[in-house]
Amino acid sequence: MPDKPKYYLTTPIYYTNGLPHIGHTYSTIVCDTIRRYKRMRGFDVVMTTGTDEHGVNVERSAQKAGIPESEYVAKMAAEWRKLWDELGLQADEFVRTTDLKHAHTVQWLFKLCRENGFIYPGHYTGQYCIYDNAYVDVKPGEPCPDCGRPTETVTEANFYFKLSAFQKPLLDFYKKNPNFIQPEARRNEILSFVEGGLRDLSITRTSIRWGIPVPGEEKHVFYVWFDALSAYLTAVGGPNYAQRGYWPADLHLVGKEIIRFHAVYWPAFLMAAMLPLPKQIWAHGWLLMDSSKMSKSKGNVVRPRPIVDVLGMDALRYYLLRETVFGQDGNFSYDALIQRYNSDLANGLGNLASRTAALIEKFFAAKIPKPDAFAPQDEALAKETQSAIAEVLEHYETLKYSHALEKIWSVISAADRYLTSEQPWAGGNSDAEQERRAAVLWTTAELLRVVISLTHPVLPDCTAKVWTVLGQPGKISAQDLGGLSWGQLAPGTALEKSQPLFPRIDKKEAQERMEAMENEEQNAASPVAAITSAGAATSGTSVTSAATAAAASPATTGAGAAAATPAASEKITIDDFTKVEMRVGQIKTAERIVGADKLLKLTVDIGTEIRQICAGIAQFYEPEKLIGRKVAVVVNLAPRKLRGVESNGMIVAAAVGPDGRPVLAGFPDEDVEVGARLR
Ligand code: ME8
Repeated sequence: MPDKPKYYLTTPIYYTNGLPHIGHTYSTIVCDTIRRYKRMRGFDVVMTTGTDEHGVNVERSAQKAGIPESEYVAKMAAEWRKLWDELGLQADEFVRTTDLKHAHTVQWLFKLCRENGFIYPGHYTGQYCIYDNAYVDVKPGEPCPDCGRPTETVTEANFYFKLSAFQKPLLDFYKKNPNFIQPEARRNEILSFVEGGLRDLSITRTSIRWGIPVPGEEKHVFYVWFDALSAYLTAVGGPNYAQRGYWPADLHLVGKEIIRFHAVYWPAFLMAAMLPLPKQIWAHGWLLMDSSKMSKSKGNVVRPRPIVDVLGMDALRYYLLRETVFGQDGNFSYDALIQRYNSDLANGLGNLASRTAALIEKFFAAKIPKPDAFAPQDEALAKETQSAIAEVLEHYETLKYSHALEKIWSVISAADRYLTSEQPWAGGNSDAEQERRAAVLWTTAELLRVVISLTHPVLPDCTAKVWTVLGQPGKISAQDLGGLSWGQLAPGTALEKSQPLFPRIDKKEAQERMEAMENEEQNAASPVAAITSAGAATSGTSVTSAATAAAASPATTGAGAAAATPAASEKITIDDFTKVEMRVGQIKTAERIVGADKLLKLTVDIGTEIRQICAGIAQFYEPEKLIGRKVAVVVNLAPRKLRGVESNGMIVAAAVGPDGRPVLAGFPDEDVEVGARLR
């Protein structure tokens, strides 16, 4: 047997100063889908993911958590790895940039670039964005043009990389390899950036301690991007990459905000080291929440686990790949997610699978029937399905997932219409009727086999179940998609018992459950809370979780309040306390929210402005009676949405009794001024 061709792809190497949200999950799902697809096309695939663990951000997060950086990153990396495992997103390689073998790769790459004359010592002063780990082209005092957060002026001795020497080689390379940067819009963006001229790049730092040391220059550590990009090589052998044979990478999949690092800096570093260049960089769009990029700093993230717990991983995968045209931005909405779940998965694929299995069980003793003659409508459906195979595979090759799934679901709809018009459940049991029924049900089962084979890379779990129900041999993942064609379903094959794949779900209830879990996760998802023990919940949560839990669901208030109470030994400093800005507010309006039994929508005067705040007190307070009441408000909490309604702040409540009934904190005895600060 000749060796399988190799295929190497990577996700970004994610920062460890936060936990994954569905933006990160999206990139990893796409890579996982490509990995599964390429395997079904006969490739020997390696997929790499990992964690980017150096830099100022991590240094500061670890300080905040009060633990050494190494401990902090080890715990965070374990969280990332665990989540990917739980979600069935199994990369073949997981690189941590604090791995010793990775330090060797970075130092080796630097040495090669230096020996080839592309590194020189110098000094640098500039504005640095510690959040993006990048120098930015702004004046002192101006914010980062990419993320809008404050920049810092940094002057330091460093080593420069002669990026300017690579303007022409890069432009020549892009010209010779027109598909190197995808999609087209990103390619154009990079071309004009490089055509505008390249400045040399500072690639080491003396201002940072937490990084890989530069060999022989102990005061310097590597700039995080020189460090992180090299992880792609570390995963497949580092200096010994040639032995494993996976380098150069076939595909680096990234979000559009880091295209420049991948399409300009990375190939330039590799050219300088005279190493082979990756074959393609694909920059996808962003998942947006309320029209802005979902990101931790904005507090508008959605975590994958609540969705997966309520709807299943296949539903999240389907939604993300079906709803957004790959490459473009896409808006995340629970509403659309549940809608897709019910219409495309429960009513579409799930219904077709259970109907087909039930009919074969009833009329053919659970064995695939043998068709004797086909009617024109059977042949038309066969033809439609056969032609969909080539089209879907073509879409997969070009990462057009929404198109691929649209096509597959058009075949599912055609099968539904076919069943509705053929009515194999109607009629009697005469030979002619059974014969016709056999042709119809064989056709439907064969269509189902083709459909699940095609869908498997995107929806691995449910398709594997249907494969078993259809009594098919081996694993569905071992099928050769290149050899997939109509007509291979063997009559007589015994079906296995089926379970409903996607039980229909009540939209309101599902959304409520996901949002309540999301709120709990948000509290737990601060890196500090995630990696310290439950009792060590931090100052921020001690105030917020009691009331936030109340806002999410009174039933959870008790737990929230308990977790929020610092153990006696875990004192907080006054600095910690003053981070929570609480003010006296006065409720101006209060109303119930349609579809949310527990929430009230309030407008509250906090002295400087009127805020909209949602509070989980609807079961305990009549809205009319709240008007004019003075309450304690946490005013510097990141805005969030509760049941789709923006909540900008939080009303403080005591959690009373075993079920945590919320009782509003207030000022019944004195006349306090609206806006006065609580301290
Ligand atoms: O940038 N929508 O790491 P990171 C879609 N460590 N994708 C999103 C997203 C969103 N709202 N938010 C994040 C880094 N992503 C560097 C990478 S690589 C050598 C170093 C995805 O943790 C997307 O793939 O900030 C984006 O590029 C990546 O996560 C950024 O992850």
